[in-house]
Amino acid sequence: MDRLNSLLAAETNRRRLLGRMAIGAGAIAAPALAQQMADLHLPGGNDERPLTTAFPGKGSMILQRNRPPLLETPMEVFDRSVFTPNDQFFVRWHWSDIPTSVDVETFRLRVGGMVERPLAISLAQLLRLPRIEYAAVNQCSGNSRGYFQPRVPGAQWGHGAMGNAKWTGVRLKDVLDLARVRAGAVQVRFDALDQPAVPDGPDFEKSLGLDHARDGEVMIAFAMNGEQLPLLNGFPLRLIVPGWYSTYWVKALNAIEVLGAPDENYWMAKAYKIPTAPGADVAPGSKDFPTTPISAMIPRSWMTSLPEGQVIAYEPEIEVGGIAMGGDHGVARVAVSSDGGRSWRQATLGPDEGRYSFRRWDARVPLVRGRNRIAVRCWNSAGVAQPFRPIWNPGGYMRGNVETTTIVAS
Ligand SMILES: Nc1nc2c(c(=O)[nH]1)N[C@H]1C(S)=C(S)[C@@H](COP(=O)(O)O)O[C@H]1N2
Ligand SMILES: [Mo]
Repeated sequence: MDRLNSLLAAETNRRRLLGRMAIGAGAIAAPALAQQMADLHLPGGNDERPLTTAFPGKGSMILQRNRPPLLETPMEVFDRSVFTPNDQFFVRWHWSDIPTSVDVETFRLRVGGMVERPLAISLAQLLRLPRIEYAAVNQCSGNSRGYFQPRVPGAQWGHGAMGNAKWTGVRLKDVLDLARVRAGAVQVRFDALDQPAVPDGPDFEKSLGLDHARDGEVMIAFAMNGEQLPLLNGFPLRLIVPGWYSTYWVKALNAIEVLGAPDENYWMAKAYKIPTAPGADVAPGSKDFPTTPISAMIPRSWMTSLPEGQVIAYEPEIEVGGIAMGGDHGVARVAVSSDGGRSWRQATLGPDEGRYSFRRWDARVPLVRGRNRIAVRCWNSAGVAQPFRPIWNPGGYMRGNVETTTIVAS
C-alpha cells in the first residue's frame, strides 16, 4: 500500500507538537539597547560587542548584526553543558528577509526534480515517519574568523558561532525514497523560506551529493534538545548534515530538488569555497588559487572554565575544563598545556554523546605566578590532531589550530 497515503489517512495528534509560531518583524528590526558588552579579544581591536536579549526565543546573546540577525553564543554558555540551550544557540542568516511566522497547517515540504513522484509533505505527515535522534555540532564555516591575521572581511565572529544540540527528525533518505529518485540523479538541492532582500540577489540554496544525501544520517530535523526549533534556528524544519559545516544545514527547509547535474548556484559555485591546499591554508593575501567547496569539519577544542585575561589567586595547580569536538569523527584525546605548549597533560574526557557531539574535558595544570598560557589540543578518532599554526584564507573559513587562553595568577 502507498505509504504516504496511509500516513495521511491516519490522523495524528502529534501535530500539536508544533504550534503556530510567530515573531514580529518589529522585534527583529528593533536595535538592542547596548548595555552590557562582550569582549571577543579579537586581534587588532574593535572587539567589543553588545549583549542583547531583544530577539524572540533568545536569551543573552552577543550581537554581531541586527539585520539579518547574527547572534553569537557567549563562551561561558559552553562551560555549563556540552548541549547548547536553544535560547542561547547562535543565529546566522544571509538575507534579512527571513520567516517571521510559519503556519504549521498549510506548511508543505516539497520534493521534486528528478523523482518519480513529486511530493508536498505536511508537518503532520512528516511527524509520522520513523524518527532518528543524535547529537551534532552546528558550526559556521567562519566561526572564529575574527582571529584571522591578517584580518579578512565577513562577520568578525569569536568562537561562539557554533553550538551542539540533540536533533530529532526523519532521515532525508526516507523522504527521498518516498519520492523515488530517478536514475541519473547526482545531487540534491535544499531551498528554504528565506528570500533574497534585493531583486537580483541569489536565493540561499545548498546541495549535497546524492550518496551523501542518502547516507541515512543526514536528517530533516523538527526538534532540537527536545523542543521545536526556535524560529531563528529554522522552525519548523532544518537539514542536519552531521560532521559538515553549517552552511549545508539549511534552515526553514521547504523544498528539496533532486538534480541531474551539479548545482552551479552562487552558494555552491562561488560562496563557501576554500583553498584546495592542505588545511585550507594559503599565504596571506593570496587570491588566485584552486578552490573547492567547504565540507567536513576538523577537530577543535577550547578552554571554557576561565575567560581570556582572567586574574586568579595563585595556586600551584588548578582545575581547568572545556569542550572538544572531533569534526567528522569522535573525540579520541585531549591534552592541555599551561606553559604555552612546552609540556602537556592528558585531560579526562566526559561522557561520549556520539561522534558528532561536543565532549567535555577536564584537567589539572600547574601554574606559575604571573601570566600562564593555557593551550588545549584535540585528536579525533581518525588520528587527526589540531595543528599549532593558524591557517589563513580570504574567506576566514575552517580555523582549527590549537587555541590558547592567557590567565594571570597573582
Ligand atoms: N535558510 C537558510 N539556512 C541557513 C542559512 C541561511 O542563510 N538561510 N545560513 C547557513 C549558515 S552559513 C549557518 S552558519 C547556519 C546557522 O545556523 P543557526 O542560525 O541555526 O545557528 O545556518 C545555515 N542555514
Ligand atoms: Mo555560516
